Amino acid sequence: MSDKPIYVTEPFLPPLEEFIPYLEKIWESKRLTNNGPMHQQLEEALCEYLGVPEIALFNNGTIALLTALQALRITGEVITTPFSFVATAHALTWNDITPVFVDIDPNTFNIDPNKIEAAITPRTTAIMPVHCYGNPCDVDAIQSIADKYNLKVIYDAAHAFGVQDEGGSVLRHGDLSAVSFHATKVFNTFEGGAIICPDKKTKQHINNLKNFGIVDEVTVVAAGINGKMSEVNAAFGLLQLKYIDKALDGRKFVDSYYRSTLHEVPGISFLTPLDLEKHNFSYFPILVEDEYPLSRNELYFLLKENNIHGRRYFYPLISEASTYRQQSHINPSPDIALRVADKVLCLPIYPHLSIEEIDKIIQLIRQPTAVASSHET
Ligand code: T4K
Repeated sequence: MSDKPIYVTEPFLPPLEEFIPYLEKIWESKRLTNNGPMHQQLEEALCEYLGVPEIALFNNGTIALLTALQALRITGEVITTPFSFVATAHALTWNDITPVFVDIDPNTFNIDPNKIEAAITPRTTAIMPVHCYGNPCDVDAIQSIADKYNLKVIYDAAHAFGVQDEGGSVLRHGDLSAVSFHATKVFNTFEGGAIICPDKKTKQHINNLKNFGIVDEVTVVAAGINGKMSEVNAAFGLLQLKYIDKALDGRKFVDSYYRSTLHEVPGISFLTPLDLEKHNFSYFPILVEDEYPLSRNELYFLLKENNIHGRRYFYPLISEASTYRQQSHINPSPDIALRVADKVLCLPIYPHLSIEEIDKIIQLIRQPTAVASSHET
């Protein structure tokens, strides 16, 4: 087997020649951005594929989150999880909102609804949970707390494209959900994102916000931003959509292979799959427990030395970043999240990861000491 690096993910890319006709259309129309035909087609196609009422496309998931908070006029404090990518809390900070970090459930790594109420203050206006690794949050428990305290719910659904519970897409939950189409995500448009909207009126408001607040040539209704997706990105999304089910099947295979082989390795554990209509297998996190012969970091570096580049998503916790530690006297890093962040390691997973590559990863995890000692000699 070649010794090419194996990264935590690799984007799925359709055959290049299939993209050329899309580019030719863009060249012909000279429409490059600002709600062009590819953009409109992708919004329609995604609504149909996901089974959601309305979608507003964005240039990335972070601007989608920022805009969702603006659209709902969220202020003050927002309850969120520290076990996520920094963009979750940064979207709040950029809106001058204080993130309040609540601990996670050790069985899902999502925000623990039982700990939300204790964090609510008179300044709390919303909850922003993350469907971490594509595993849906306890949406019913979160919604009932939101209803009781009159709070909005904005899901950071960056990882949750294509995930379905018994009622359909998980992206339908809450007041708004924001998803990411970044290169590292299961469905990518190079860079990109979207807000899933419950109705046309909300979508229109969000469309205005993502286009500088402009309604028409002489009317600006809000201090909006430039959050628009270009025609090239939208065209790529249309092509990607043709392959998405195949890509998800490929991921499912890798996930099952890891589960069936790694469950017998002492000291390695992983999340039990939730009972869902459809998973997206976007990440494969393992926990390196105390019984394992190496620490999480030792295993991470051992894999790296062997050209396998897993990632410690999400270590360090967002609340441990220097910019958030400034408020740690009132908002310390919660215990379970700290523990999980110290043990977690996301293994490579993507549709075209070969069996030989997966076997190499598994072999190293199974017999880390053999490899470590052979390195010493
Ligand atoms: N909320 C959550 C919960 C998120 O996880 C994210 C993003 C967001 C919000 C914000 O969404 P966006 O604004 O990004 O749409 C990556 C991604 O950049 C980021 O999108 C993602 N979450 C986060 C979890 O992971 P890094 O710094 O780990 O990316 P990077 O460049 O190290 O890539 C990881 C590996 O992927 C590389 O080792 C190789 C492979 N890769 C990467 C890129 C960019 C490729 O093969 N091709 C590529 O083009 O953050």
